[in-house]
Amino acid sequence: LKEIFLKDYKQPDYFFDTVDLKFTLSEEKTIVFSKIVVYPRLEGCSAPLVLDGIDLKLISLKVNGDELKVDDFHHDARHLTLSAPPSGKFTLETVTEISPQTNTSLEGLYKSSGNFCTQCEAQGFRKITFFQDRPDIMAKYTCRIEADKSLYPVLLSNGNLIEQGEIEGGKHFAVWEDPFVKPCYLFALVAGKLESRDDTFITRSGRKVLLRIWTPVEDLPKTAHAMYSLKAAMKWDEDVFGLEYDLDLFNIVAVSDFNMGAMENKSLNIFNSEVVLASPETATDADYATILGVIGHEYFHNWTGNRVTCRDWFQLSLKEGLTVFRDQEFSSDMGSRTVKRIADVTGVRTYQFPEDMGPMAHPVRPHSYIKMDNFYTGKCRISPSCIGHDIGAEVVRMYKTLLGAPGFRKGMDLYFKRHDGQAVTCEDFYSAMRDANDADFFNFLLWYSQAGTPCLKVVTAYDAQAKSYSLKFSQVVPPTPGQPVKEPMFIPVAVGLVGPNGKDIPLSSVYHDGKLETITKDGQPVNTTVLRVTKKEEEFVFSDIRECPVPSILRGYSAPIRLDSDLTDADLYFLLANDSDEFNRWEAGQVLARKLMLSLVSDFQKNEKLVLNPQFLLGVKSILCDSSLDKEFVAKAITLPGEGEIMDIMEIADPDAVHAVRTFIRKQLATELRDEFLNTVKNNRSSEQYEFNHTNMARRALKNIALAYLGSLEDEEITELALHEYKTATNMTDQFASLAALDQNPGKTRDEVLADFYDKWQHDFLVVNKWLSLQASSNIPGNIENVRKLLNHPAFDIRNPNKVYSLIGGFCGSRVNLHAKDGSGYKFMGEMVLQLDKLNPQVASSMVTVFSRWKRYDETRQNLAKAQLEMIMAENGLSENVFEIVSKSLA
Ligand code: HT7
Ligand code: ZN
Repeated sequence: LKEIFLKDYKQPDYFFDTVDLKFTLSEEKTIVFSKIVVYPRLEGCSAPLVLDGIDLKLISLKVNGDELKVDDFHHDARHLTLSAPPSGKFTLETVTEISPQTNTSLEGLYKSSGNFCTQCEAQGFRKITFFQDRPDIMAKYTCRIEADKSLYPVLLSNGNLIEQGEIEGGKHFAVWEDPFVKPCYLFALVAGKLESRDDTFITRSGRKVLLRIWTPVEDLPKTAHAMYSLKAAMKWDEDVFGLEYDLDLFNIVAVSDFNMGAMENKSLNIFNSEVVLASPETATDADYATILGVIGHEYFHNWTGNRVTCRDWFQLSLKEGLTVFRDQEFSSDMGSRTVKRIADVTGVRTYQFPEDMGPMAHPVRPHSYIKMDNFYTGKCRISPSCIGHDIGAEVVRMYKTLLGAPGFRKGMDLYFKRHDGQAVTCEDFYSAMRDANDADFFNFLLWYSQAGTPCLKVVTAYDAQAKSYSLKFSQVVPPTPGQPVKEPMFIPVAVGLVGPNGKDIPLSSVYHDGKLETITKDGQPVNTTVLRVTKKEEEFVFSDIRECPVPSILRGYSAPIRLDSDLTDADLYFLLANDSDEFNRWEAGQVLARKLMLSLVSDFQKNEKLVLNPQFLLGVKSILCDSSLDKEFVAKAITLPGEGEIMDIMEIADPDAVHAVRTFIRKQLATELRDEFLNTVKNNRSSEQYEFNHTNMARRALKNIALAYLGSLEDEEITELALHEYKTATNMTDQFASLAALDQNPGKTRDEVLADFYDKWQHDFLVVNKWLSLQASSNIPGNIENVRKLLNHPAFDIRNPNKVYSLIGGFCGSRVNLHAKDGSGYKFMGEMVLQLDKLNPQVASSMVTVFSRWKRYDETRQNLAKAQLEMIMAENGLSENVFEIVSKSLA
């Protein structure tokens, strides 16, 4: 198995000018005809032409119209090599046979619910035809599709439809032409029985764009929100970045078998139906929000990814980091900025930080890979609802933090001016940002090359006599595989000083590096300033601070780091109550909760009685009862950090202790604040009509978190209440929340309500996936048996990634059952990984990551997990995907 290195990147010897494809689709096999105009990069080039190709049967190979003799080429399992291609421009024609019907990997051309569809990113095009499957080969494509008309009435590819018609034998054809150059990973084809919801969007320059969302006919009513999201995204990109759509047609197709969330193929986005279909009765508020974000994300790729693409896969963050940042901003502008920021930062902490601590730790731009698919990181690896590359997005966000919105926009404009139609690198983006603003970014590029989460320590001091306030920073970047020693990073730290009256102290100068720097804006003092922390140790002193403030550090989470400050609990409670930066208000509560949980974990491990700190209880109560606060913010602020987050900051992760402590705190809060939670439920019930807007969603979020707390009490009155909420719910958000509240306690009611839910929704596979996931993630001891039973339930199908993510991925959500001391959880996951790897290596490798941090646990668990890793490693014919993760985990 070959490891590919960034340092080995070489420009290709040959480029492709045009690519004409013809697909004849049929029930047994598909024939792909390809005609490529090839030209050498340098005149007189005599290098061999190496084409990628996997699982392809070569039928014919012609150069300049002549069939090649066997001696003139070499064909093995991965490549087709022309040893001596003609000099200058030439045509290369291949005919290959492929078998989409038997393709369970869901990359290349495959079938989903009877329809043909493709997934080519990262390296799936080589499963369709012989090609230089790399993103720096950009060409213009045409695509002719021929298929049975009754089975596949709709034939789609990229660009514009230029011809269509009938062919004998009940067949028909369509020819698509894409006027823009693109890399092959953006190629797409769909053929099937689909209907579309149509709408139009008039761009700001007056272009009328036809928008079509394709699904099986019965799902069409569920595409209204996706269409709303698409139009909102198109408008937002024009308003915020001046970016207009560039064709007259934009297609979205929803398929039910898809490894990730969606794919941004030029003008033919293909989506996992989970992130397209929604109705109030079947989708939750979270689903609605995800759809908005993912539709936006894929649409935004049209400029950041498609018009300007990546030179090679190491530059993935160039398009993903930037596009995730853009979709985050879009969602913020459409809803609550603070709540979105909290959700995104929680994502970074839940998915990115753990990865940074494990064997798969890698910089934003990795130095090497075995299988590129493994570098699509973040939540996307276990669920279609997120696109990943969260840290890449944080890096892009830091440019904006440093430059301000107008400076960032100038940088974006220059980036497109310089690179439209090109395949470029992260440095090109960096240079555009720097040059457009004449900015000094010091060693900012380290964010791309150095792995690990920087830890920034802050020591604070107030000098009452000098009326100055000092922040002393020291940073450490922990060692990661292959990078034992690290350089200090350039960390933008947004800081405000909150005075004793709870108001921000206006700041006008800071002493740093022997100089007094002015930090006013348009001549006026500021409430927040961004400090440029660049050294291992460094001090900033604010002058003219007349009263001792409490510092609000890393406002808005201005850099993706771990902050370790010397703030006391009193300081944190003060910030929780007063900080004008809402993100840091939430963060203060989280730091307090983390400290409390860690200290209770230690009590639990010493077998001491657990007692809830009354001040924490009061803090939660005051937030819960503060009617001036945004309700969704309150819901977030009273949510405890996840079990994984606490385990990550322990020397030896102890899932049992963390689970016991989190459960204890939830129950204590529910007991002590029972009346407040009951009132919250009663006062925030939904009106009849479901609306996707912030006010309504916030009300539901608050009501449902209150219900979740109450549900932790094993108590008849609460069970009655939750059952009432379940029965009277008029939308899935409320119905599922009450089901989840009831799911916490084993027994007859739980069993009955779960059965009732399935009965009601068995016809709707997306709702059934929620049902699978809820049960699988249950912390009820020994739940593994139920999960094993569900493997044989008619609702489960191991070939469908969404079902695997729901059931098997869902099981990993229960830390206690996954890490059960008898090894039953690990054994189950080991078996599943091997089964999955034979069918779908991408899905298998996303599941095997549960083992990657096995060294973080106690010895018993280490041995059990290691045994599973070794068992997987010993398997014959392991995929590159799983091999890479398992071998790095065992190293
Ligand atoms: N750019 C898309 C990535 C993607 C993907 C990557 C590897 C294997 C399968 C995949 N499906 C989609 C998704 C995105 O950025 O939204
Ligand atoms: Zn993306």
